[in-house]
Amino acid sequence: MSAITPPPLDDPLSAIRHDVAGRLLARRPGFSLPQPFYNDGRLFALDMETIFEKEWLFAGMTCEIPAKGNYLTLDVGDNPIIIVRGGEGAIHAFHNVCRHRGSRLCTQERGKVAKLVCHYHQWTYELDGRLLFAGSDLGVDFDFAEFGLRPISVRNAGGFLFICLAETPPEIEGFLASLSRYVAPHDLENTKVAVTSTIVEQANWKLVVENNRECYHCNGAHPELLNSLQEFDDTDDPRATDAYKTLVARKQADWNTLGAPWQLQRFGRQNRLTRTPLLEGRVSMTMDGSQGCRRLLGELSDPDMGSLRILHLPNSWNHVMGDHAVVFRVMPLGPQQTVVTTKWLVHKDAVEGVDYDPAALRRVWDVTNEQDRRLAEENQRGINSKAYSPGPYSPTYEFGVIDFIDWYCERLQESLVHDSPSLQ
Ligand code: 3BY
Ligand code: FES
Ligand code: FE
Repeated sequence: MSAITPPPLDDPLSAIRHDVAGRLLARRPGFSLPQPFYNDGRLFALDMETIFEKEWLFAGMTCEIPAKGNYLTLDVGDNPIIIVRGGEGAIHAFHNVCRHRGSRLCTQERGKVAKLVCHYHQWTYELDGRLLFAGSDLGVDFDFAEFGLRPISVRNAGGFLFICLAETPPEIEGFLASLSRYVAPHDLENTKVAVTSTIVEQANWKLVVENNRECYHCNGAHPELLNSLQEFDDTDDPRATDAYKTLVARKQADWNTLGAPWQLQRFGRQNRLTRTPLLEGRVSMTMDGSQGCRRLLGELSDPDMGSLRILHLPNSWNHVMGDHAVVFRVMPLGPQQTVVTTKWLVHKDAVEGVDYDPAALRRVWDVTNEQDRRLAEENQRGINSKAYSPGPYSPTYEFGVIDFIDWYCERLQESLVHDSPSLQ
């Protein structure tokens, strides 16, 4: 009997690939993107394929899976993923898809198990993904080794877990090595999640990220955040004042003494690390700028560590302070829908009600997230109008947005050329 190779299905995205390639060529640099980039369903599918299924993504924290058998799950578009702690501290990531008939395997957001057991017909997998048990009548030829869980790439850097769904993930080691060094004094591996917030924003994921990449809107929108956060990104911010630069120099000298890295480091446009001071006299992003947790992170003795800001495109920004850290994960749900998950981390031995009050700890970023949600949603509604056309980003106030959009367009362009050489 000769093998029959089925013809490939037509590429459903072929028309949009050609359309987007043309739009990228015609793009006005320094301007917001044309409407379909923010609201079209096929362009959203292309974003998922070329960005979210190819790039490294921030997934969660190691402190969420502290012991053997602890797992967490998340969805990258249509792809359910599981990250699990195996033996000897190993961390594994798999497609959360049973190899029997494809059911989603783990249905909870997190949990602890001895083995990974599919709830449908109880196929059972070891924590490292090997299939151990598969019913009784699959025949003597059934090869268990063929039906292990499909692994995906996962890396831990100082407690931050990154995953990549690509067969051959892009290089990220340089950034991860620096990230580990910068967060080391805060020992985020030995923290716990004090509070989690999940908000669904009716806006394209790029509008959510664009909004985060500038503080042009901070004065008008974020009075609570501006009670502790400096609106300048760093001393290379074109608006940085002399008073700010003097404060930065003083704080950097303190951090040198404490051995806490602060130097601005960029890894292309995708990743950025910098430790910057909060407003003078403020030590934490709380309503009055005082400590939100009495127990400091790691072995820190000084609460005033500023904010270690960690940017990872396409889906994360973070503030790591002396007393707590706030980590943010962005995941697209649809062309005009995005989920933003925020987690507040404190020392694992900090006692709720004694060292910290969760309601007080979360307040500033809860109100800030809500303010940003409204901004992103109103941005989306205006962009959906037939009156919308791309407008200019300010190089002085919106350089971070320019960087993000340039990075996105480059990634899209490279991916289009790679996947369809005729589009070169
Ligand atoms: O602090 C942040 O995460 C960013 C930086 C500027 C605006 N936004 C609030
Ligand atoms: Fe998982 Fe059947 S689909 S055991
Ligand atoms: Fe904001």
